[in-house]
Amino acid sequence: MICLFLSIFAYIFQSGWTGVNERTFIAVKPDGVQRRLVGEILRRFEKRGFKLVGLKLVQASEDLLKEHYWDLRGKPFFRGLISYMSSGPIVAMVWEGMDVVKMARKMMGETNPADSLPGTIRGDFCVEVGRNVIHGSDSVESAQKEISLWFRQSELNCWEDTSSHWVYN
Ligand code: RTP
Ligand code: MG
Repeated sequence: MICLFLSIFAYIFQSGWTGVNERTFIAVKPDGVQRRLVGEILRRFEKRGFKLVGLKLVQASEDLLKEHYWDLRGKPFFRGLISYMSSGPIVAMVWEGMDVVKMARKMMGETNPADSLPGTIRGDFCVEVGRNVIHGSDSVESAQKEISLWFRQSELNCWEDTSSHWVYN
């Protein structure tokens, strides 16, 4: 009940997604799905201690992807990016936890896999910037926009995380 109230509050006042309720949008890109990296990527977020609140396999439309990457519309690689991202299904996820936006970006590594340290997802599983296997929101504000673009409110699950006392003090 409290959880439901918090979700409604967070939905109306999106700045309610802060502290342990911060959320980020993560997507395993089509190359990650084809290369069977979904389980490995999920495992890393679960083991870190984050809470999964949304998960689905989606064939994204070009319109959705253009909106998602709207800020990059002027870049020379934009058309290639839309074609790459629409080339197969994507696993779309919402993860919740303290500082999850920033920590997820650290776990992912740099945009260019060549600059990504071993131990990061891009540093361990890919080589080229145009096939960098994972997307993660780059700020709390973009996370809020991306979550509402990719997920309906009813697809975000509210559940009691019994391990949270062992993750947070
Ligand atoms: P993402 O949004 O996918 O999580 O990646 P990002 O924040 O690390 O990087 P961003 O600048 O937002 O770029 C989005 C995606 O565009 C592709 N890209 N290609 N060919 C190129 O120079 C180039 N630069 C970027 C990558 O797939 C990048 O993740
Ligand atoms: Mg980005």
